[in-house]
Amino acid sequence: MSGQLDKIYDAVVNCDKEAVTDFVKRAISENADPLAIFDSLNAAVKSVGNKFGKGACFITDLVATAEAMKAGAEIIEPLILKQKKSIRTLGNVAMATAEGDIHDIGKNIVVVMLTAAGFNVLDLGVDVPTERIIETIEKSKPQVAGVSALLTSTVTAQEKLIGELGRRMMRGNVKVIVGGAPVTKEWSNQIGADGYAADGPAAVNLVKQLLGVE
Ligand code: B1M
Repeated sequence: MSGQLDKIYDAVVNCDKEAVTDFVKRAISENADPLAIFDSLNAAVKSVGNKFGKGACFITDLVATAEAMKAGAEIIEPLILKQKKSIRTLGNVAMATAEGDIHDIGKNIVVVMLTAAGFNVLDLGVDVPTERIIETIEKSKPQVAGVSALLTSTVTAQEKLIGELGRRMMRGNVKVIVGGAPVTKEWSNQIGADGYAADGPAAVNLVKQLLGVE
């Protein structure tokens, strides 16, 4: 199976969307674990991100890589949802990518994994103003609000949300969780978030733990 997964990795690195689609479908037909496929997609997009960070490729390469990854992710997400463990709803979660930030691949997989685990997830999308998250908390009353941030310049939106909720005496109404590549446990503690998760499975465990559900 690792042959198919390696091909998926290479196809993403080569920004070859059609090959990604083809190899992902083939891996699925050979019963590959959707999460193993996701790991290959993830590793590939990160390797191109590292090259971009070193100035070794262009933003156009990053865009094409992200599109190739998304093509693969869109095939496996319904399969992850099919593994849904619970028929009852374990709780309500609102999830957003921070204001000023359009990265949504990681947020989307966290949404899919929480949904598959049995949570009802309201996905607010990308570049979501803090005010809109607060309105959602007031109106839809999720037990947990999650903010994903991929840029060092947008992690401040996580802090802003917690500060605004406190200022409006709403901090007790909702648990706030944070995540995204530049986010750490230390940052989460520093801004007074209720928790940090490094990836989808960790986000599922965190939300379960915060809501006391299994
Ligand atoms: Co961007 N980008 N990007 N980018 N991009 C990064 C983040 C960067 C690290 C690349 C680099 O320079 N090495 C860098 C940020 C540097 C910094 O801030 N210090 C960067 C930059 C600079 C930029 C632009 C500014 C580039 C430019 O325009 N000059 C621009 C910003 C646009 C904006 O947001 N305003 C930009 C644009 C883009 C694309 C549009 C091309 C594309 C995004 C496409 C999309 O999302 N639809 C893109 C991509 C693909 C990346 C990298 C390569 C990959 C991100 C990704 O999708 N990873 C990224 C490099 C990297 O992260 N190493 C990079 C895969 C995904 C599954 O992982 O998102 O980490 P991740 O999510 C994980 C965990 O973090 C966690 O679970 C997920 C699943 O495992 N998680 C959570 C995420 N959110 C969570 C929330 C939770 C819990 C867990 O609870 C709330």
